[in-house]
Amino acid sequence: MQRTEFITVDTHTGGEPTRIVLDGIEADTLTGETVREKRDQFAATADDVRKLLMQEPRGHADMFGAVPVPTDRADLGVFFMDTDGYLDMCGHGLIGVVTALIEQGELHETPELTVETPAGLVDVTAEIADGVVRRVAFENVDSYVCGTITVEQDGVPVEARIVYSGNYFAVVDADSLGVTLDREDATQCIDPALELRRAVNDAAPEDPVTGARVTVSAVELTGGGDSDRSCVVFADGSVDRSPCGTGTCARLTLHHADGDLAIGERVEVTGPVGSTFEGYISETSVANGVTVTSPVVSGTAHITGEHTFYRTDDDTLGSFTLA
Ligand code: PYC
Repeated sequence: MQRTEFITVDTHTGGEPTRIVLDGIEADTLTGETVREKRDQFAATADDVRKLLMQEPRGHADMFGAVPVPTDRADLGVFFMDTDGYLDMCGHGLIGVVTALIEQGELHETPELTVETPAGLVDVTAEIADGVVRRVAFENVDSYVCGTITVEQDGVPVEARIVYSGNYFAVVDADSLGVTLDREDATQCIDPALELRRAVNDAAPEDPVTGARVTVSAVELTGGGDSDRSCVVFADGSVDRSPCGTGTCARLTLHHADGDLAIGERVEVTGPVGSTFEGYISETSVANGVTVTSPVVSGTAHITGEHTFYRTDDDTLGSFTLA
């Protein structure tokens, strides 16, 4: 019997998992100059490893993962994956990776570092006390509002605000989809959110900064008005248990664009299981006539365990999702 091993350290950030792959990935599946190129090479040549570690029976329907990779452009490179594919940026995942690598001694105990993600460079600050990472803040890539789209859902017009914050988000009021943001209703958000994402992507909005066609990865349901609650649905129906790092950046960017959030003003966002992230806009600039923000978001992660996963050639079941 032939056996391949994959070593991971797992974290949760406000309840949302990140399985961080420390060893077992073949170097020739991670070639390329940039982290985006390395991620694309991995996706083209080792997607079976993503499925093995994210999907059942070693993962589960809402598993999330990260792969740290070397880079000359920053202190650390990292790309993100889920049961369905890859995201360009992930806040909860970044907080988990930085926490785990510092606490495991894989990264020098440095409170300030730059991380290269497929979306670009992100500045990170860690609050460390007695070798324990208490909180991680990241200043995200440039974020901006792309526009508003109205789509029809069950014969009713629903307004979605499209925002880029490392990933493209459609932000909608939960009321307009007929769901609540109560913890016990979280899974009821999945189907309407996925339907909305399909409709928005069919409408093919354009990114006003890059001119590229927008593909929305995640739908952020908000409580409307002054509510601090949110629920983010992504991948093939995963509910982010945390308030979602890039989703919080999207929300801050929208509030700033609407004149409801001044630069430096702090807000707290609460996710479906009651965990919170804090955030603010540190500065703004203009690109192609569009106001671009630099959102800063912080949260806390904990290591949940370490794993050595096996892939053996006599185990022919493979990886699967039931959906
Ligand atoms: O925290 O940015 C985030 C995130 C995106 C998808 C899941 N979590």
